[in-house]
Amino acid sequence: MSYFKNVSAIQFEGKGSDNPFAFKHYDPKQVVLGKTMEEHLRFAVAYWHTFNANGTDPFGSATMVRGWDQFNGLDRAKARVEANFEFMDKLNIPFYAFHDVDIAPEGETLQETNKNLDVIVAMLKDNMKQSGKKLLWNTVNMFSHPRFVHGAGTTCNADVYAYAGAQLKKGLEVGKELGAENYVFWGGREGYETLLNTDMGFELDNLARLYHMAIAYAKEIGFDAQFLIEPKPKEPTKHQYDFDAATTIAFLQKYGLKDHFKLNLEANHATLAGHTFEHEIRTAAINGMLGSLDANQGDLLLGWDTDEFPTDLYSTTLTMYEVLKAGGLGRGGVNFDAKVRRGSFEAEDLFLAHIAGMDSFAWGLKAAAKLIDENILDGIVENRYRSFKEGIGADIVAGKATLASLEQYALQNNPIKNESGRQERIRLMLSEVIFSV
Ligand code: XLS
Ligand code: NI
Ligand code: NI
Repeated sequence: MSYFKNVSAIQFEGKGSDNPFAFKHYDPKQVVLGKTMEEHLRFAVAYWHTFNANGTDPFGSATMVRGWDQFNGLDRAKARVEANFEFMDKLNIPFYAFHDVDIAPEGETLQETNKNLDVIVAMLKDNMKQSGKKLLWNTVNMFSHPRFVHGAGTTCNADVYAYAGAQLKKGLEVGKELGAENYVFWGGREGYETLLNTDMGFELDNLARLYHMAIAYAKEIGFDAQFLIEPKPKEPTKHQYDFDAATTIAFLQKYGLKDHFKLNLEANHATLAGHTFEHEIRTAAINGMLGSLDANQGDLLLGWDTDEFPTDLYSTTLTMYEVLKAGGLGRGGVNFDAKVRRGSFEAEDLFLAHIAGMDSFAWGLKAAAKLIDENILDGIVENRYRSFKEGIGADIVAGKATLASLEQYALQNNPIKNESGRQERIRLMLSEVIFSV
């Protein structure tokens, strides 16, 4: 059964095209800096936003018109699988990502839930085999069900912790079964509301224990996906423990977990933390922790995770610049953790939104490649730090300087001269590059 009858396969038609159902920038086979766009970008469809979201918000009911909603329970889950592969095929997207509860309905008991999962996982596996589509990552949702009201790995209730462990175990088995390239941990309820009732140190110790168990189990079953943690500063809890890249890296280091994880960074989470996306990517990259990207954008006028499709070219350009400079995404990819607005309720909007995101990233990739090719920013940065290339600067870098040698130098170096950083000029150069590709 077709769920997107009105849409045929989306083709690259180039900049001159006025067909909304075509790519203007994303040309999968176009080579950019030695790799095809497809290889650089590794796009993924987020199951939850595409096949589960129905447009409800705190003030209103569902708006989305979705063919699979004519079914219920397992039948609807099966319909979503069909829709997913039709969608990926028509959009030419190679990867997808899901939470356990996105693909199969939860049963009354853990046994029943796992049985539902087995049915759908078998169906996904078949479809993957036939289509060649791959799983960028899977994860388990340990935040929606009421049992997780006080957290999962950081709950105050050992029974809930045990349930979380069981759910995680199944998640790892599902990932292995489907050959997931990565496995994501986003600590939905791992955080707290008030210290008045919270043992923060204990909760973090327990979270680390759960991660150690996950590493051990993945090893035991031979699941070799890259583990990723996805930082977010707030929402749903007031203080999410994995606040941002830096906080998460410190946590991993403290608990001896750093070598087993990388980060899955999300644009809207970065802005909620008061950072740019590129700041988060750079922080990960300089620590060898860049794993994968959840591509979306927030609304800077609103203080929550609006998960909009990424269309801001400055952001996609600087994102891809960071990715290229870091040597690429490796096993990671660009997962559209983004949802169509409540008013964009037609099934076609799912295509238009993904095309917007894919073209914006392809455009950003081309601009970033030009920045690198023409040595535009590197040249500026290199020149800015040139005082560390010789004399006292070179001594500092070589580890030869002491406070006494610095003093000796400073005493005879008066007055000190600084130079302008020329930000405004550089920003205009960036605009020129973006609109030239
Ligand atoms: C929520 C997160 C979530 C993760 C996967 O804000 O972005 O969707 O990506 O659990
Ligand atoms: Ni995300
Ligand atoms: Ni998010």
